[in-house]
Amino acid sequence: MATQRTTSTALFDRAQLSIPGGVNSPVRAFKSVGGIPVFMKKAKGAYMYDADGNSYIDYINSWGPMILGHAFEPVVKAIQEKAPDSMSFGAPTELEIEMAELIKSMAPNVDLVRMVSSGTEACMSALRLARGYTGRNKFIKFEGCYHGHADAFLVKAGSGVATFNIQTIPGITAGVSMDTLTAPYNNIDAVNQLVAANKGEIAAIIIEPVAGNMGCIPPAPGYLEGLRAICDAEGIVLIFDEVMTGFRLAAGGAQERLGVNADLVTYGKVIGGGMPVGAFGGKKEIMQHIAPLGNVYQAGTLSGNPIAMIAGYTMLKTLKDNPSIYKELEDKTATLHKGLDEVLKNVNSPYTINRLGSMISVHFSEKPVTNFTDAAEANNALFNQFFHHMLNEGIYLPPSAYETWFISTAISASDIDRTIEVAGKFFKN
Ligand code: HOZ
Repeated sequence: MATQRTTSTALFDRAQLSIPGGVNSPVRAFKSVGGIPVFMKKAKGAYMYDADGNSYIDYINSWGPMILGHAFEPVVKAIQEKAPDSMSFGAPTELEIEMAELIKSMAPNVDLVRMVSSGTEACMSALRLARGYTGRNKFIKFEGCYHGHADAFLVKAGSGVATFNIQTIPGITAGVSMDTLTAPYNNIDAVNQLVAANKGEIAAIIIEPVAGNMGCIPPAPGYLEGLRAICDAEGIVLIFDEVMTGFRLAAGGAQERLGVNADLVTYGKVIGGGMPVGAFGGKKEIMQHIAPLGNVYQAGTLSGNPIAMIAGYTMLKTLKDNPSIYKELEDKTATLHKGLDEVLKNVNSPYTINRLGSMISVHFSEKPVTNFTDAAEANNALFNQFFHHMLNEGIYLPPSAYETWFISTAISASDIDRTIEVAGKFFKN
């Protein structure tokens, strides 16, 4: 019998009367997988609990940041201790310096770092900076990569744009999109061609070094190095969008894990430990063009917010001081990968599992999934069935084949065993 979610159903009905589509971010509306979104009430460790009292093993982890599980006690305690000192000053604090110093000590190539309040802000600010620094307008992004919802990035974007197959977005002017050049992920020749056709006009190449918004798609060997070489040769700023990978794939994020240096790096929710935070940072030569040092303007009243800073600082410090966390994440995700690989053979349909570190996703595809076209050509209707099969058994996956799954250290061996066992009971209808 399907899990009862009568309270969620009632809440969704009510939400739609006052919130567009009943949700504050499109993917979570379940529109592509079908059914009623699950309204959550609380979460602890690896588990989320919905408004009906059902529990779920969580494979979203707030879309990445809950690396140590939900309501990680040192973070909760740090927030509780800090809150009485004020929720926001709109003035500098020592804590912001400590946060910047901590980020610099963990992430390669970050001489200066500016805090913002979301990954969207981080990416749009980094792009503006790259344009201001180079004096060029155009930039290259990759089909299926998602860099937040600033106008210029929504061309051939992943995540919700891909999930809902939105081809053109009303409200975005042709003028804005004209400077966005796109290439397929993992295809260095396509980038070379764009660069040759737009010689001296490209300010930046922005990429998710491990894509997570078209499912998980790791970079092909040599691909990021190829982009690095193109940027060096052409004076283009290489921006790594590490909103998902930062501090997750390694203490130094994808730069460290994959051994490729970026000029600018953007971070998001991970550095707030789940609070609304982002940051962009990079080499001093570029970052010194940001106001008030330079004239590339960027600002934010809540930037460096003390509650967000203490939450993020506490989590990042835990990651820095306990390098074994990365082995634990790797081992747990590898166990899940192996187990799923064994049981999904029972499904009467081809599949492929992509993984790097603790980012993993299943595509019901008969060929390897290395770019957005491959992800779109997979049997995503079957993924939707799989999603509901898992949800009904208390396993909470992202409600879209175009999203990566994230593993936390809080998940136990028995949670993983249970996930594999449930997946093994999935049969194509
Ligand atoms: N853009 C997010 C996933 N890549 C979705 C965020 C959400 O719905 O909360």
